[in-house]
Amino acid sequence: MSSSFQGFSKTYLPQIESALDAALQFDFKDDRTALSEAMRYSTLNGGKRLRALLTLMAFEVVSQGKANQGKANQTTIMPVASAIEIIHAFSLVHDDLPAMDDDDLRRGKPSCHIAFGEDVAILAGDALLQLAPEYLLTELPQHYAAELVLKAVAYVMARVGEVVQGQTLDIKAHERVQDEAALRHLHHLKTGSLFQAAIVAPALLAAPDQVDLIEALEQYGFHLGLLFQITDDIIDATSTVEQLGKTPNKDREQGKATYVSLFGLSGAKAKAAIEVRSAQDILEGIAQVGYQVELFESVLNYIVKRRA
Ligand code: GRG
Repeated sequence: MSSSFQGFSKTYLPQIESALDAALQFDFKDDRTALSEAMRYSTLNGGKRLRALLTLMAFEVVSQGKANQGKANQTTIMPVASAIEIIHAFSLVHDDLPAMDDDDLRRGKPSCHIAFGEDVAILAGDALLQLAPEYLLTELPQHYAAELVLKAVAYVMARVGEVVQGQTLDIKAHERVQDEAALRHLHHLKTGSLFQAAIVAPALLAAPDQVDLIEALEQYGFHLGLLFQITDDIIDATSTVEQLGKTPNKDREQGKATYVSLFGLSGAKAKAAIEVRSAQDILEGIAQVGYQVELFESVLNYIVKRRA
């Protein structure tokens, strides 16, 4: 198995795409065609699949422990990877709505509400959010004990609740969020929480007794989420609509603080470097107790260098 993020992605992206396609097969015999089309349109539309990849990477890391004899059977964790991407897709559908970020473009294509109308987009989001826990609770018990499944699903859905809290802070951000602590809090909730769900859920299922490892992975997810958001702010301030696949500079237009507006471009890059170092410190601790963390090292590098 490749220890670089690029190699790992190349191996697993096709499997993630087909797992998502399988999770979004519907057999409606009534008028719900528009709903299922909108759900598929919004999920199977070319995202980077970073969260799903993080789930598979975390599983690879935690499966090195004795209990799993170093064997990661990725098919057992694919439902978590799919469910997290489905939740992420839902959050983007609702984020793009006129009442939220009001963006006509997503992943280089018309946003869900532009393609299907606002009413169907709201319902498609609702249905994606409902599908994710249903899928987890149906699929995971085939591979894991029920009590572990409940813990993992509760963890994921609690992080989803934090995303809602983060979004609530975000829509009022122009009024309240003007300093670094408030910005970190908002972005941890809005972006970092789902990263934590992606990384910690596999450990809750495959290494449930490794309490220190689980805590360390949660901390790693925290710094990774902030790093991702800082690089998002940098990319947003320096990219065209074509490069981005959505409208750039929206936050600035809406008077919201970003890492770039607070610290400038080079200041934001320095903040990103601080998150990288914090995440590396956590990884060092994980490596010291015998886990191989090269994949997680490599994803830090990918996030810092990414342009989309
Ligand atoms: C309950 C999950 C949930 C959400 C309800 C609408 C809403 C409340 C929250 C919006 C959260 C949001 C849009 C956060 C931004 C996260 C982010 C950085 C998105 C971009 O992620 P990428 O770059 O996107 O990984 P791709 O397209 O590659 O998947």
